[in-house]
Amino acid sequence: MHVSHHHDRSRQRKGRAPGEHGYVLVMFALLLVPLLLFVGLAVDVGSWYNRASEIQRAADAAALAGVIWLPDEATARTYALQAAARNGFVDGVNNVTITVIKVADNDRRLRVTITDSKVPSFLWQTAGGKSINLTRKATGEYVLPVPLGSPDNRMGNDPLASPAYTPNLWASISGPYTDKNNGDPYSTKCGNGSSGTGCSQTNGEYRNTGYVFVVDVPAASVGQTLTLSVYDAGNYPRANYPNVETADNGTVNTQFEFFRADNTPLSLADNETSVNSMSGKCSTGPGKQYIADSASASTYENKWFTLCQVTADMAGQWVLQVRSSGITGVTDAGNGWNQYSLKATLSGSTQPALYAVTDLSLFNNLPGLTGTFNATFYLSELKPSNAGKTFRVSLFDPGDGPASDTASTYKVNILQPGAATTGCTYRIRGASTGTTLTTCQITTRTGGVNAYNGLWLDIDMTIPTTYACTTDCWWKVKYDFNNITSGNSPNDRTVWAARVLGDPVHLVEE
Ligand SMILES: [Ca+2]
Ligand SMILES: [Ca+2]
Ligand SMILES: [Ca+2]
Ligand SMILES: [Ca+2]
Repeated sequence: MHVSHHHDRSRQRKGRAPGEHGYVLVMFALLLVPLLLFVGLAVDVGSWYNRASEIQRAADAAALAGVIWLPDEATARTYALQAAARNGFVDGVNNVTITVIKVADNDRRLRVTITDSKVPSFLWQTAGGKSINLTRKATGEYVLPVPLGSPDNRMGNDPLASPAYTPNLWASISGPYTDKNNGDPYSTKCGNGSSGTGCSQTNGEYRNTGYVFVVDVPAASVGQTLTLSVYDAGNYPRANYPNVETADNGTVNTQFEFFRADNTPLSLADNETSVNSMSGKCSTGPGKQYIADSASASTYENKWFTLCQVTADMAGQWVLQVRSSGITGVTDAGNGWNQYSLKATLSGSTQPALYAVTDLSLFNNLPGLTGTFNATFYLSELKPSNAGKTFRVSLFDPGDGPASDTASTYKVNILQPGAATTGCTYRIRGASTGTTLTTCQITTRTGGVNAYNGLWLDIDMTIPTTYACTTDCWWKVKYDFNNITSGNSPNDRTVWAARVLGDPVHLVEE
């Protein structure tokens, strides 16, 4: 009995009582509703997430495509809407609404908002066919390239001015077969101590687009006569480097081409087109001029040459491109450096600003000076809108001097407007660690050695959050020269580059 009783209980445990089948069914039915809700919710969350990503991508693309057209808000909107359409979103179609507006008080920010007011819901559809509303925003910002080298309507020495204008620098460009270590990292094909058409080392930084200058025509000056002139435009080698001479060297072919302002003032990358070229469109001057090495000295050498005189029919940035290679119909040639100066005038009382953008290729020349002295140059104009950002100044190959000079020391200082000092962190480009200074002063030459020969010196500065300037927003480069002995006056080919860090066109959080 005892055993059978046990047997009965074990059998009872394995089987089910008749009433339990109904209990499972009820429980299953009760659980099915939340289960379906969860499945529905999972499907919805997944599809909403995908849809929100699509909307965000379209808004991002639209903001980036449109912002370069500011401050022309209507055109910015047109291009933003086109970009949104390419990403599948058309304003007013399929319950999609797109708004494109310039951010208040900021000519360089464009905000795009895209709403899909009927994103379907699997879950709610089963419960009555509802949908949800999804909105995503993006704000594109354009960081303007900073003006370089001059706050004035001229760039470089003008020995013919009265009194002579001597900022102790010339604009400069090297021929393509020049050794990069001579100071021009962009126009040279030869690297690391080699030169000539068979140069053994290539320069990965070479570009055939030369250097770019801007002539900024104020809105109030539209209708006036604009004149752009070049001093000593061709290459005429000099025996020595006195300041009234240009220190041209070797052989260089040079082309100057002027381009009109265009409808995308925030982007200079698209100005250099045949449509915008002033070639053949100036009332005086060719607009575009190729000057083979040493050609037509009677026209160019130690003279101002009018590249273009024309009625300024448009405000904004007119662009001069100077190149020594990649010239149509001309085989690349030349080993040397051509120095020149630029001057732009308007017929009214206000003169246009003339400056380099992105980078400035120059030749510093301080003839006849001995002992200890300094020279200060305009570096870059930074408006207060850059407060809090990082300003990067890059100097290529600074610190060369006469080979006979082993006694001197050269130092470079970066100064804020009003000659205020700044801290900085500097390094040779590519070095993993930098050196931080509370007062930015860097030794570039000592014991007859250029510490940065053929190298980029990158200098980062944090622009103070309290940074403010009104009339003078120019940062400067001050060179300190110590113990310069007779016959060893400094002269140095360098390229300066300066920019506020961040992609020119980027998205910002708002
Ligand atoms: Ca443009
Ligand atoms: Ca020249
Ligand atoms: Ca050098
Ligand atoms: Ca140099």
